[in-house]
Amino acid sequence: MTGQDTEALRLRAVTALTAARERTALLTSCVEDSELTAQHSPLMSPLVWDLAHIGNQEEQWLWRAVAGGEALRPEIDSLYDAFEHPRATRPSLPLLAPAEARAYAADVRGRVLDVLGDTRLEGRPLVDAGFAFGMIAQHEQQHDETMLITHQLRKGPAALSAPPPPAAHSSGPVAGEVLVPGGPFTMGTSDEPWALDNERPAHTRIVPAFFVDTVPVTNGAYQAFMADGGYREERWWRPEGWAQIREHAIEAPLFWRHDGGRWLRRRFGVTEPVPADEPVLHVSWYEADAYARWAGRRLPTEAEWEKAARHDPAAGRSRRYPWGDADPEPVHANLGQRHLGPAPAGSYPEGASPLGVRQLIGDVWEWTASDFLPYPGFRAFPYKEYSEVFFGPAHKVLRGGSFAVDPVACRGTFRNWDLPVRRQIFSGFRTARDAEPV
Ligand code: AVJ
Ligand code: FE
Repeated sequence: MTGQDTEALRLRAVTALTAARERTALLTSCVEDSELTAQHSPLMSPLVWDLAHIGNQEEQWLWRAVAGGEALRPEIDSLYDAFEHPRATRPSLPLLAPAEARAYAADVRGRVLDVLGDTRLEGRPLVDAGFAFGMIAQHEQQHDETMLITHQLRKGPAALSAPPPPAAHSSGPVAGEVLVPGGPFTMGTSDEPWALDNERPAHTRIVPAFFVDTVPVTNGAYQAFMADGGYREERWWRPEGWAQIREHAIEAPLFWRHDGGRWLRRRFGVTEPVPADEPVLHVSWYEADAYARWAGRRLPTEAEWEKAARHDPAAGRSRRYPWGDADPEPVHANLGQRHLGPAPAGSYPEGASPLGVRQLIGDVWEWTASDFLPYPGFRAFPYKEYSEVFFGPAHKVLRGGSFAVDPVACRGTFRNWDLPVRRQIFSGFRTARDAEPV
């Protein structure tokens, strides 16, 4: 590696870490300290837990593992171990108070920036191409999305604000679905420097021809399913999904409320009529699956989703993003909490895939039909609690990232997963169908 490459990597790492900390600071300074320690939902940690956990992960990986430093506060490690304490129990732990948590995370960061200046970013697997620094920037941004979910669950007036996404800018009519031709494509990656373990390695998948929705399913389309009695007809539902909607009397996406003949939704403290042209948000995998069945379609598999997003038929290769290999710019996708919701369906024509599929990246996480499983040749790296312990049929894969995801934690190969009952996450979906055999 040349000195210039090293400098570019260092700059990329500092920029990513700094951007994450600015986002964390915003999310934890826009409410009173008493709201940082409060439990806004048993589904979520108190915000002050995320704050110190971010610092603790950074300490463990960058200060201790990369730099060989001594534990700064060994007595707090177990408090911030996500596997030791379920989220619902975290408010009653002897957590660092907000001021202490901020000071701790800032202390770690100061040391880490020194480490970054002194570390050769090559050779050892953990630091090769600055991986550990990229991993920690992604970790903090993932918790920034988690904290935004906590903000959405929080009661009371708005604490956050952002401009609305630009109105869908038309580049002519958009077909309802796109044909993705059958054949092999390259799934996953072996050369994306900051790709996480579950995205690796690159491998060939044969995916038969299929049709996929050009845009995510909208609130308007979803309301047609609701109006047609979708939530009252068992035949559309997987048994576990039917049990969930019966038990909790679910009849609409989370945060929706019926009001004299129309649907309202609450978003970050603001209640307003549900806009028909926005991608539907806050649905479970079961709701997505039931809608697709009602529509005579199905959810795309994870491989279909990635082929739609990355396969370039003309070049016969997989791209980093639908629009090409360039990092995301605002013109490509709704990412990074620039806006506090998805943009209307059909937005971001410049972010379309070679075949014309839109909004694959950003706006809403898209449920896929697939269980979260390792790729052939998977190796846990650097720790098996990131991905490996979650592999199996309990978790479904989500792809593409939401408006709440930072570009550093989003790419055509990025894999997210969650339980199929989850609804508080920024989840939506698109549908697919088999192509008729020719
Ligand atoms: C990849 C979003 C499922 O939040 O549980 C954060 C990311 N892993 N800290 C999660 C993560 C460890 C993870 N998800
Ligand atoms: Fe974490």
